[in-house]
Amino acid sequence: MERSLVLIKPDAVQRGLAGEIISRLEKKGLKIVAMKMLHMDKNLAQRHYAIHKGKAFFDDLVNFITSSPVIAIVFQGKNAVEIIRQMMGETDPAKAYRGTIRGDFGIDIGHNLVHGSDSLENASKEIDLFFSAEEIFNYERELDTWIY
Ligand code: DAT
Ligand code: MG
Repeated sequence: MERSLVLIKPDAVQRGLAGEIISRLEKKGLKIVAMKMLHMDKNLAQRHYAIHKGKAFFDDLVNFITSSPVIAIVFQGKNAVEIIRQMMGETDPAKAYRGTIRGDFGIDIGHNLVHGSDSLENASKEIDLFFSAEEIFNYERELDTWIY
């Protein structure tokens, strides 16, 4: 089963959309295996977004993600990485389809509510940045036999 790192970004926490976002992903059938609230510092933000270092929006991105607490979650499920990316919608909420999290709740690319890993390789790196092995739970859900 795949794992993906989701961040409920500061704008979503501030707007009271954390529950809605988590609920959508849970209802899809994805399983929460780790979760915490934290206020990201610049160091963690720069490491998480290292791939974007040097881009025009990098400083704004780091300032935004460190401006207020986030909720970090590891979701597990078959094809979790791709499914979460689809449910998030395009990076720019103005272009994201209705029915996606960004398409339904966002307007501005700098305030796009949610992060989801874009590949299995990046998911693994990102999960390691936010969670220790002991913070990630292995458990069975009875309902998984009705999802798979
Ligand atoms: P995603 O979050 O969809 O994976 P990304 O990895 O390309 O998108 O970029 C990371 C974040 O950086 C994105 O969620 C919002 C911000 N960002 C990306 N492109 C931007 C742009 N052109 N202007 C402002 N912010 C941008
Ligand atoms: Mg990305």
